[in-house]
Amino acid sequence: MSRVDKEPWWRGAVIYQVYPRSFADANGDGVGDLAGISERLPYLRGLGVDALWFSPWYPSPMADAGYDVADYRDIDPMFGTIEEADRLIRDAHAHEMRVVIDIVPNHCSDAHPWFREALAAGPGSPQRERFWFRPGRGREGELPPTDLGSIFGGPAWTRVTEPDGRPGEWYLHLFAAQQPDFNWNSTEVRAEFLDVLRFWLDHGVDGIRIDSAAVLVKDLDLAGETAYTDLDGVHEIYREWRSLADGYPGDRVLIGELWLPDHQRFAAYLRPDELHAAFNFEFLCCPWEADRLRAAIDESMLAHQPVEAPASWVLSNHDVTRPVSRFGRADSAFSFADRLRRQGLPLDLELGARRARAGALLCLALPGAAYLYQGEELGLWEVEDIPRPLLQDPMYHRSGGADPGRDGCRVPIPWSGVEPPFGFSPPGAAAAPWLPQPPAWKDLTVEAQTGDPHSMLELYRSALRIRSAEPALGDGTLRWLDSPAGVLAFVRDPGFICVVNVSGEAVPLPPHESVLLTSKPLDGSALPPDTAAWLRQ
Ligand code: TEU
Repeated sequence: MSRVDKEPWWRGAVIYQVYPRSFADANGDGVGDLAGISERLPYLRGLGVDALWFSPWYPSPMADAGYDVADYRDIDPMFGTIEEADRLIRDAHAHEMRVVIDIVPNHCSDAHPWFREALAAGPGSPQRERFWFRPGRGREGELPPTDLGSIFGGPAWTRVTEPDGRPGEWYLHLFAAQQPDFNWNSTEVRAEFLDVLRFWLDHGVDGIRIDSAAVLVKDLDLAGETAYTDLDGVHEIYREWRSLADGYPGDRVLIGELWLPDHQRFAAYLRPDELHAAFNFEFLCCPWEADRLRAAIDESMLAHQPVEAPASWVLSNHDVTRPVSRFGRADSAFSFADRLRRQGLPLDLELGARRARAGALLCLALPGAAYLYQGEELGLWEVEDIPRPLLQDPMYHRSGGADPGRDGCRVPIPWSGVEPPFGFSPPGAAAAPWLPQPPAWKDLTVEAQTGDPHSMLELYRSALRIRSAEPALGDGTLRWLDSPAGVLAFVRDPGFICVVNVSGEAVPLPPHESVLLTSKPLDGSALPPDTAAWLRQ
């Protein structure tokens, strides 16, 4: 029995994020699909991850790459069918991997039947109560109801044309205009999502990743982000969800996407009767600096302790700059606001890759669960030169092109061969990949890296193999060791040490019995800069 069989699996799991449109394209239309994922399950199992998290696969007009859901109980034809999803869930289980799906409860698509009905039913109708419709301000209602801005840029309100053809009410959308926000005061909305959860739990999924989990409840009398960020009423929703999940056999997990700087407010979502886990974005945003990393680790551990939830460690996802590029710049923190400013700055990909390798060993040695975004294991970089007409992200479009958007971390995966589509699409595919792949990725394909002991992929394979066999890793606690300035060194009991050299100089290793793995060869007996080592104490 492996370590993860002994505890609720999610407390120490490595969860791999599959972004379906960019993972593998079996039918040759240039967009990834479920059949493509199915074919690659042996790859994922071989990599050594415990679970797969699928970004949204539902029918969607794709105004926000599927985070605009038109039907929560089906699969977009671009990706496949519900039967294929069932088969994929079964096959993943047969390969001993759990399945987590992505639920988007804050908003739907403007193509969702409820929103269509709300438009048709007109002002004052019960159908409009499921959303946030309001009359405009100004003499003719020509001004938005409040000054609230969208997270994607521009106003958070869009005016509709009423059934009589006249300009009418406005509706709220925290994200793109094609993503109307649900009104979570509505009992129908609450009941609907409990039913959607039941639908997928009945289909055998092991967990739910909850999109934008902290913004469901609104108070439109409040100004700016306070109108929707982390309002107390949201906890009641997750208590209901938790009791539903607890009614299912097996360990079903609820994972919140919570971007909240306040540790206590964050941890409140992880109380024993609410969510099981949440992404640690403080760690994800942390620059490559020892003090900052250590503080983020300590604070995170401290925040999780009182609620007895495991911490989770994330280096990247489909919304943020790929670590190889982020760590390759002088200012290596991540923030949405600074992304534009950083994009033009000098970039050292070799340095970035070295740090990303060390960061991977750090991430996988910390107590709790770890998330791995597809392509991270290949050391892919952020593609910053996608021709502008090909960019799809509403963050780019709604900012009038000022924000580069998130397409650069969503470029299809290179699997094999020496030129695009690098095995992403089958030979003779009708269409090119939906975003172009850099020709230089010929050196980063799964095929090119397999068997190369210095490759990122083999580093991940080794690390995951050690992690799953190592009783000290996964859930638990850590103990810091005294270490030179700029060096993180900690013990995971029993008998495991992780050292990360974030300083600019080589440093001696702490006393140890043997070296299990290093992110870069040692310099004699010293640990080079930007290098991590796993040691047997
Ligand atoms: O992201 C949520 C998001 O954009 C956060 O960064 C946001 O700043 C925060 O929730 C505000 O408090 C998720 C998805 O990961 C992303 O891909 C989607 O575009 C977005 O939701 C809308 O569904």
